[in-house]
Amino acid sequence: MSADENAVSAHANLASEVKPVKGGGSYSAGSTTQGEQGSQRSTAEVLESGQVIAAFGRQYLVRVSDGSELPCLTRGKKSEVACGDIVQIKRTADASTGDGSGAQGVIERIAPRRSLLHRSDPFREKLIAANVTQIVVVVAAEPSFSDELLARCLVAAFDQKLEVLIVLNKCDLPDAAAAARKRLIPYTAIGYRVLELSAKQDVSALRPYLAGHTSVLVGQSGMGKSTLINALLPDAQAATREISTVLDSGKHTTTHARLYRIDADSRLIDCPGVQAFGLHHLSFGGIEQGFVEFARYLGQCRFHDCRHGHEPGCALRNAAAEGKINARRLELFQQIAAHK
Ligand SMILES: Nc1nc2c(ncn2[C@@H]2O[C@H](COP(=O)(O)OP(=O)(O)OP(=O)(O)O)[C@@H](O)[C@H]2O)c(=O)[nH]1
Ligand SMILES: [Mg+2]
Ligand SMILES: [Zn+2]
Repeated sequence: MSADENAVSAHANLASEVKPVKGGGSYSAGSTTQGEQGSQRSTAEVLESGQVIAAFGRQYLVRVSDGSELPCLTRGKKSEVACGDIVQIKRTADASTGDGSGAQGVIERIAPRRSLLHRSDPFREKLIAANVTQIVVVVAAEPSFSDELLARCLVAAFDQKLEVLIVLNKCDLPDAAAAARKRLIPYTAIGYRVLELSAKQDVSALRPYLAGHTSVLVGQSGMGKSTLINALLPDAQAATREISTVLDSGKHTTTHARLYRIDADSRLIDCPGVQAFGLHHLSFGGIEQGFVEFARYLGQCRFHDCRHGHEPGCALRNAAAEGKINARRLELFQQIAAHK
């Protein structure tokens, strides 16, 4: 059994508690063959487990337990499957080519997730990645990064109990790197790990941080996420090129999430760049907690329902005035809480 098969079968226990996909589980008359009708066949016979390694809108690529990669669809209208999901799939019969190259599957069930990274606004929710254990927020010396987006990623990471690593990329550009480094000081000061590197020169310093994790690279477009992946995994480059040819995007920019295998127990997910990271699904308290350095002041304000805006006796504002918390971080908190 290959390491990959091991990785899939390690989730076999999870697969026994999988939940059906909305709209799935009930086989329409059209898809039931004569032989199956009324036979009460157990689904265990026909379902295979696998992991979603690419998500293109409502189409997915699933790596099944035998190591092959199968294009799959969901039954429901809404896309509720994410890259990284452990799923149970049913092969559809129309492998028309005979050699199996036209094989397809339907995702019937999704296993309970260890984590789900997603963003949301009042109108919709966007799944980013499932079952990750670590978020690697990629910022770059150039173009200048948004510290609000960084703060939002960190709040989402706290909510999902993920390890965090901030990577400052493009450090081969010394002047721009110096400016970016300065903007990251508040983050190192509160305990976040910041790794400086240049994806174009040497990524070896990143490897130890990825070991044993399923990590997701998140950041604005152009920060160098895919360049990092390509430097870490020479095979990935081919896969990226292949898919952009298929989709005829003609651009380098990543259009869908993709999971890569680093070694037997480490995975890395590349994601499209994000411009906005809505946290509509989090409560005010969830956002407060995501600003980890605020913890010791929470509950210390004069008013128990203090929003840390203009209320008198606000412990957070007092702490900021005394330089105990970074004033920019408090400002970011207020912005994010006001426009989740
Ligand atoms: N100078 C320099 N340029 C880099 C480095 N890493 C990436 N770049 C360049 O930055 C640009 C964007 O890199 P990508 O890897 O496509 O960025 P991305 O974060 O994947 O972008 P999206 O897929 O749009 O989210 C490319 O032109 C890269 O060549 C680096 O370490 N140094
Ligand atoms: Mg990319
Ligand atoms: Zn307050």
